[in-house]
Amino acid sequence: MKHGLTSIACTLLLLTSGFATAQTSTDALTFSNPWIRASVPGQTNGAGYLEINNKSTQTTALTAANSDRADRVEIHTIIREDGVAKMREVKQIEVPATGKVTLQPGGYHIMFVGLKQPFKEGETIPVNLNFAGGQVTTVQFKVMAPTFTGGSQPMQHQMMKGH
Ligand SMILES: [Cu+2]
Repeated sequence: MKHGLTSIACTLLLLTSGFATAQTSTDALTFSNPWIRASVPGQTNGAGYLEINNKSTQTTALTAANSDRADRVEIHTIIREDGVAKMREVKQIEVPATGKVTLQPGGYHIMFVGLKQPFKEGETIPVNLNFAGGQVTTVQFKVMAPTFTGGSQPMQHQMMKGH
């Protein structure tokens, strides 16, 4: 039993290793695991996710995003209303001082509204992220299979603890 669990952990570590180099940094901010879910036929909108780490002692916020691939890009969260999950645009997502915020399925996401062409698995999409104070950073988002959920992220934390 114990051996079996170890094997599963190793497999997941291998799956996440593709992200190991997908990290860019600008000043105090670093960006991990930026990904966009591939479009399914007929889909006109898309969603992107990433983890934003803030090493500085100043709180900042993601205030806007833009990309050539969509008519407009919004910052969304998901709220529950009468048991139904609904997307809502937010003004910004706070990134706490010496902390992080994770955009992930079921919560905060970058919404691509009116795709000019579908997101194809394996593509890399540059997205400009605007932060409070005027900083703009281009982050390369990797397009993952429509079935991808980002569930490998907690495993990467384990990997980091191990080093
Ligand atoms: Cu949305």
